[in-house]
Amino acid sequence: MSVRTVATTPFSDQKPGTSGLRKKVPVFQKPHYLENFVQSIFDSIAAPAGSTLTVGGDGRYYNREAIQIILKMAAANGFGRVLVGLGGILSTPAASCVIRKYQTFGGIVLSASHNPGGPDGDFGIKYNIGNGGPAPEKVTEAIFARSKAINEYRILETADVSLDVIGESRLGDMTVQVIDPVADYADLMESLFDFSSIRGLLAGGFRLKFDAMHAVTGPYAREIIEKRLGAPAGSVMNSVPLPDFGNGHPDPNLTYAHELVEIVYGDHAPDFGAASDGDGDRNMILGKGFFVTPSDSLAVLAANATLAPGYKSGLAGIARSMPTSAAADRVAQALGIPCYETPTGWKFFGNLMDAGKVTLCGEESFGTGSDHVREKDGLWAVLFWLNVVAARKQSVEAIVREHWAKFGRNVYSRHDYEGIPTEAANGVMKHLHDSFASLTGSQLGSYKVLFCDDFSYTDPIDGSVSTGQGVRIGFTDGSRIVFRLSGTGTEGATIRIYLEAYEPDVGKHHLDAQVALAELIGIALQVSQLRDRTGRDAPTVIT
Ligand code: VG1
Ligand code: CO
Repeated sequence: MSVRTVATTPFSDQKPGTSGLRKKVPVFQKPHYLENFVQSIFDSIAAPAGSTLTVGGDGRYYNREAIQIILKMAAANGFGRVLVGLGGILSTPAASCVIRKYQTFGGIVLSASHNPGGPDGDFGIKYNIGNGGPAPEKVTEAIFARSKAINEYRILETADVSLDVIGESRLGDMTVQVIDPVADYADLMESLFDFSSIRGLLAGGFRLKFDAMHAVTGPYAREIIEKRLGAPAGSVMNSVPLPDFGNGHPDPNLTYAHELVEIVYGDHAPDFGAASDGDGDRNMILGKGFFVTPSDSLAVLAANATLAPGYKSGLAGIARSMPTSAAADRVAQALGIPCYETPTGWKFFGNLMDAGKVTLCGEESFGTGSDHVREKDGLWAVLFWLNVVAARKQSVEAIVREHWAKFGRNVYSRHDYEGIPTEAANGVMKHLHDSFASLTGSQLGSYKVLFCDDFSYTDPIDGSVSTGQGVRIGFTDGSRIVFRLSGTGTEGATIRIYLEAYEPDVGKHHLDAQVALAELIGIALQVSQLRDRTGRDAPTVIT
């Protein structure tokens, strides 16, 4: 068994996006492509010899092959031990849990999250630091810089390791420890939530349906929801992880989780519905015929946090990404705790959680989490909701409506225009920038523009500055429109338009968000010239 040093040349396109490096599978299969990026990680993080690494992925196509390459490269780069999930599987929050629990130096997570998988689908890789969270920008920038200069990588020449039996084996001087991917995570969930009261709720006839979307959360949900909480078999649907997610799009929203949505809006609907994404960090929460927006979900969980044992002493603070609605800000204000506004992407929450400044974090993109790990966590949010429902003995809809009656409703929607030619998308953003001066102070229908800017963030802990995080148009009544380009896609560009209006009047809380936001939607299209510039007349996905 010998270490081979392989000569290579840089690829110019290995810049990590919002959440790691994502490309089509055939790109990752190109000779040296994955190896270059992995070596760039190892060269940048400077782990001391003998360090332990965590490795796992969402089970998508190419997961196993990639893990074998990473293990052989870790051995050749001086790691002493790698913890890897059985079958190469670890959900993103479970990987974060393992990194923290076993204090490994860091972890490599293989996933393209909610993007489709399969031979022509997407693959992704990201590095998480020792706190269990996504690498901050200074680390991803160092990895990218290294990827542009790399001229060799190291890999052990040896046969593949078995990943299908729990236990240890040797790879050169390194130990490969295959671990149960579910146990540590399920134990952590049981330590945070009142499992006996959720068990009582389910035993009393409360019916739920969880859609794992043929992705990574299946085994986790079966263990927790069916085995530990006693929900009837079949409560977890699409629970076997498949390399191509059953040809689906494992994105838990009203468009892509339509199988679940039809059940929850149909006859004999269950009381509660939920879904998670490819790598298990996103969540969608539904009541009987009722959709909870992720922004509202964060606010409701914050307002009810002390009902869950893990949060009974209260919250230190809340953080939300900039495009997420300000519903959580109102709760923070009522609780007398700080609320932070960060750029899009979970990596910006890590410092705030490490410093003890925030307990709950959330994004409008179906991401909610807390300082129990350093990733957003799909099943955690589902269990939190079940805990709240069990304690309040009310339906999901009643809980949300009562919340709106107390705090007012931040009516919210996001419109995505996917697969747009990059030049046209850049043209829309440039046009918006060029319009800042003329828009400011102008009257658009019944709205008056208070400010326009491009969001930038200074991290309060380490002082790092992140600019260009999204164009904001704020109106005098607190409504706003935000435009951003996606940083996770692999085809063309995606423009996201985020729309928010505040409605204190309970008499209008029943209105559909698209109806309530109709005028703002029209203004967004007008000021961005989106239709003319992209030729599109409707969004691809509305959430
Ligand atoms: C999207 C979401 C963002 C989320 C990111 C990763 O990014 O908008 O809120 O953090 O996906 O989620 P973008 O740049 O495409 O808007 V996941 O579930 O991929 O880890
Ligand atoms: Co995800």
